[in-house]
This record gives sequence, structure tokens and C-alpha cells, in this order.
Amino acid sequence: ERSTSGFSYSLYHTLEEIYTWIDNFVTDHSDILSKIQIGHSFENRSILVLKFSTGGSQRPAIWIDTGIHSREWITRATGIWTARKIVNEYGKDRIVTDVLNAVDIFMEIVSNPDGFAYTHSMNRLWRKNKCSRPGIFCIGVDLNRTWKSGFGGNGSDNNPCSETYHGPSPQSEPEVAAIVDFITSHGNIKALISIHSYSQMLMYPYGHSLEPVSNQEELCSLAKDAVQALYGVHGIEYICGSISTTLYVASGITVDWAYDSDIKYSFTFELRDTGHYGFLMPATQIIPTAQETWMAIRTIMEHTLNH
Ligand code: ING
Ligand code: ZN
Repeated sequence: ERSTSGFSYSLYHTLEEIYTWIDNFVTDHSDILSKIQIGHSFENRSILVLKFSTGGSQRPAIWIDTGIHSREWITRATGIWTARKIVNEYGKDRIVTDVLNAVDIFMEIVSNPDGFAYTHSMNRLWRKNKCSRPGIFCIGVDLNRTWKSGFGGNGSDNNPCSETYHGPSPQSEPEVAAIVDFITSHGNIKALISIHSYSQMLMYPYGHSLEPVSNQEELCSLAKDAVQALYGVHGIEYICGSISTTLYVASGITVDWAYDSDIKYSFTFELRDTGHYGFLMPATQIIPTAQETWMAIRTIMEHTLNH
């Protein structure tokens, strides 16, 4: 690598540093990488997606997002490491090579740029986006409660001052609308992985209902394989299951919308840890977290390729 050679994958970075890294990373690997701007945030920051593609047109694709919740710093750092891993393993690792020869990968590293900037400038524990609306005296919508599927249901809040405020209407927030528009117009996304922290879980729909999804046995067995592969790296234990039965009922979430939009492999991670550091995960755990998460992501990618 040339221009990204000074970038440390074992440190947390600011928004500006990550956006510079994206530009340099795309330049360094322009044979398989490009950058797509899918929209703008409430405060008018660019919303960027990395596209990994070895050719073809409208190939089936896998979507990965990190940083929907701004305080979950470990998720973006894991996403950045994962992006480099994918590039490094193409042509070496059989699964990555087979996947990228048939499937495109889209990664949105900074899914909530305004909230992320705010966690650096003002409030490290900010979760929501930064929208404000006339007559509403609290800031921000929870970007994992404002999706159309199950909008306004249990485990989301109508109070704008709540951490789980669902917003005025489905996809009212530009950060979510950008993803919905992109995925919908793409039309061939086969798997979606939405990465949060913390709790050490790998989950699948539904969040808004206790009802099992139609392929729940397949998702459960794939999740078990994925967390077993993860465990093999550093011995970290994850639990898996549907969101509503494993964590709690939550409505208007990303993966429920994805599943109801025909993305049958929809997963959400809660990365390290189980509460000791919580959102304040030391940077020394970035690489081990990314290494183990990678084995789970790779397992999901392989299954998606073969089904
Ligand atoms: N927890 C998630 C939250 O939004 C979650 C849990 C993840 C619920 C995915 C539904 C879907 O409440 C964190 N830590 O963000
Ligand atoms: Zn989260």
C-alpha cells in the first residue's frame, strides 16, 4: 500500500481521518474498489459507500453497515479493518476470492456522520443522529428505530427526547433514506449485515415481533456456524438467535426492513464486550475484535454465495 501506509488500523479515528482514508484506500485499490456517495446527512455531510467489485453488472451483492449508532466506535474501526482484509485476501483466501468473483460487496463505514462528529466534539455517548425539527426541543432520531418495518411498534419511543425515538415517519431521516433508496434501486442485495455494539451477539429478524421468520432454522444454524468460527479466533463467546427473543423487542430496525425487502440473509452483530468497557472499548481491542468478527462475516458470505 502507498497512500494508506501511514494509517493505523489499531487506533480510533475522526470523521475527517476516515474520509481521507477512504479516498486513499480507493486510490490504492482502484482495480476492485470505488466510492459512491449515496446521500447527505441532516447536517449535509457526505454519506459514502465503498464498493468492492471485480466486474460484471448488477451482480448480486452483500451490504455491510457500521456506525449507525455514533457512540459504538468499535464498529467503524472493525469495518475499516474488514475492508482492508477483504482487499488483502482477494486472490489468496479461497472464500473471499470466490465471493468477489461473483458478488459485489458494499460497505458503509460511517452510517451516522453527524452523530459521529458529535461524539468527538461534545458527547462521547451520543447515539442518535442530529436532526432538529421546528417545535421539537430534543435533538436526534434513533436510526435503528425509524425503518418502515414495524415502525412505531414496541421497543421504540414516540418521545423525541428518548434515546429510541422513532422519528416523525418511516425513513424521515436522510441517513436512512439514503440506504433505503440505494438498496431498493440496486435490487439484488442478497445479504445485509448491520454492525452494532455491545453485547456479543449475532442476531436475525424479527426485532418487532416474536414470530419466527420463514427461514429461521437456516438463519439459526448459519449464525451458530458463524459464532463458532468467531470463537475459534480468541475464545470470545457470542450468543445467537432472533433479536426479539435474544435481546429485546425493538421495532423499526434495519434488519427487519431488510428482511421484509427480500434480503433473506439479514444479520445484526453486537460486538464486544458484555459491559465492562461497553461503548468505551479500548483501542487495543480493535484488531482482536475485527479478527474474530471477520471469521463470522466470512462464514455468512460463504453461505450467501452458495445459496
Ligand atoms: N443495541 C441495539 C439497539 O438498537 C439492536 C440492539 C440491534 C436492536 C439490532 C435491534 C436490532 O437497541 C445497541 N447497542 O445499539
Ligand atoms: Zn447500536
